[in-house]
Amino acid sequence: MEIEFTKYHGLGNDFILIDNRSKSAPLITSEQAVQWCDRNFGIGADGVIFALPGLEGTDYSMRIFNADGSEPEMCGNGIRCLAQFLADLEGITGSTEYRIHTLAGVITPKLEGNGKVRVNMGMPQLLASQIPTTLAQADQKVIDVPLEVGGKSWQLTCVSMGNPHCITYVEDVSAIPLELIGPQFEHHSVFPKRTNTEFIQVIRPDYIKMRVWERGAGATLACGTGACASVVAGVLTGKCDRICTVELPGGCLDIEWSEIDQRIYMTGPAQRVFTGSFRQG
Ligand code: ZDP
Repeated sequence: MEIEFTKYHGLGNDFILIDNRSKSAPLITSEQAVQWCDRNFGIGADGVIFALPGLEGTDYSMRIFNADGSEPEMCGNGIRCLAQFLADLEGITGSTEYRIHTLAGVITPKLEGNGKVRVNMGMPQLLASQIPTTLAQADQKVIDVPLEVGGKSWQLTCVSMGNPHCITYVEDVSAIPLELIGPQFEHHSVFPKRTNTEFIQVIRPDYIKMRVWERGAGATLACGTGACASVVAGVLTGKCDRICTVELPGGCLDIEWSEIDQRIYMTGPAQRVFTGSFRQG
């Protein structure tokens, strides 16, 4: 059977999008997603995203498999790509907004009509039980807490954007041996659902540089939820402004933690790359 797909990327964080609007179950399994994401034996991507029928009064639902087949609750760059994919399917070129059901609640991406998508990412969750992590008691926040990883002590701040993140500040992000240290954070026993890890170099309070090791996907070129979580962590530790640009290996995202509604707003691009079909089985 041939299944149609379209490749999109948000700052080089790339996804295979599947038009799954006529069925509530994903058209491919998580095992097939692993094969599709393989950069040598498949199409190549950081994840597979399904545009599913809406649930609970929303326009559509999103589900995503990471490249390793695990299913995250949310995906910031992915939801911008999903919004652009839906607009492309519906032939919409102007500005439009969608209400998307995700495993992290209802998220509302808005296409601004200029190639950028602004997403209301909701409120960050900060309690240890919500991350989840055992780095503090269940009802406590994890702000600037030490953890030993790879024979070195790191100061960590933890934020959930629906999915788990731990953030640490470093002098020089380019000097971090991501491939070596990333997996040790991801699989550390203090993170029962594993974690995404962001290494941050503060250039100015309104401009930070980030490198990320993603749960289930490794060293990606960008991570939208990670950029949001990093600005929240920066505000909590007094290092960042509430309006901050995050520079990732793939480009910049504009993040705002609104003082008015306490929601996080992320603005960035989503680009279509190509369409194809994959012969399954
Ligand atoms: O939480 C996880 O397992 C992540 N790998 C999900 C993907 C996050 C993403 N990179 C983002 O931009 O938020 C898509």
